[in-house]
Amino acid sequence: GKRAFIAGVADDNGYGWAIAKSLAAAGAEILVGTWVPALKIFETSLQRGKFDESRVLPDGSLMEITKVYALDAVYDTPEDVPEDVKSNRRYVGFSKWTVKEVAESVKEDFGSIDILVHSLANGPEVTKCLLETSRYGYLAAVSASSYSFISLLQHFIPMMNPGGASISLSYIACDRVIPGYGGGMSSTKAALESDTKVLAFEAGRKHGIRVNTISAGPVRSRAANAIGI
Ligand code: ZID
Repeated sequence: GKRAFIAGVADDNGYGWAIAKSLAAAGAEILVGTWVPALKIFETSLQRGKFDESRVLPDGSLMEITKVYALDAVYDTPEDVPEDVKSNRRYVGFSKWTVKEVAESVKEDFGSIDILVHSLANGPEVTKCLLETSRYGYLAAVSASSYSFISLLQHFIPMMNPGGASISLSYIACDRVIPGYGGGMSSTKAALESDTKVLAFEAGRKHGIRVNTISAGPVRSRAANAIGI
């Protein structure tokens, strides 16, 4: 069977969860990467059976998540993590959650994966229109929502089996003006879509790995709440 790592699952409402379920239903083993500040409540909810209803697969069995990894995809290596994040109470008690370290842990635990899913985005100023977005807000959005895909590929491709596939989730607001999708989020998807073409060329030629993105429709996820979907 195939093994999938899905980055960006912290509850049962979003795309990551739904993709995990489809992959599980198709027989894949599921590993997830969960944003550090959301990890405790996600694991507690999983253990207490809060998601059991939404874990039901078409054959009646429950989706098993083999392992949940703490992940913050805006940091590539421990050296990149600022002191105030390290000592933040939402991060203390967790370790090895930078992209490089998570990839190392997955390799140590499982050796290889076949499928990499990027289902994460964050834009601290998403409620501001682009014209009013700060440099900080814009760059933070691109770091979390676009570069994170490059970083994940960079660190996971070496353990991906040939013929492996990766995917991310985009949004049409990068092609057409959609008021409300602010804070530079429209820019993050423009970067993501352009990067997908370049990365597909590079990863395909060099490693036999596919890179794709899907322009998603509206889903009432936690992230979408922030933009009032
Ligand atoms: P979600 O909240 O389930 O997933 C986002 C995840 O990212 C959460 O679990 C966060 O904890 C996690 N995360 C945030 N920052 C970090 C970080 N630094 N490191 C690690 N994890 C982090 O929401 P979702 O399912 O909506 O989002 C998944 C992907 O789908 C994102 O790339 C979205 O941009 C994309 N997407 C979602 C929708 C939607 O409607 N939910 C649409 C298009 C694309 C969309 O916005 N009409 C209006 C809006 C839309 C479509 C149509």
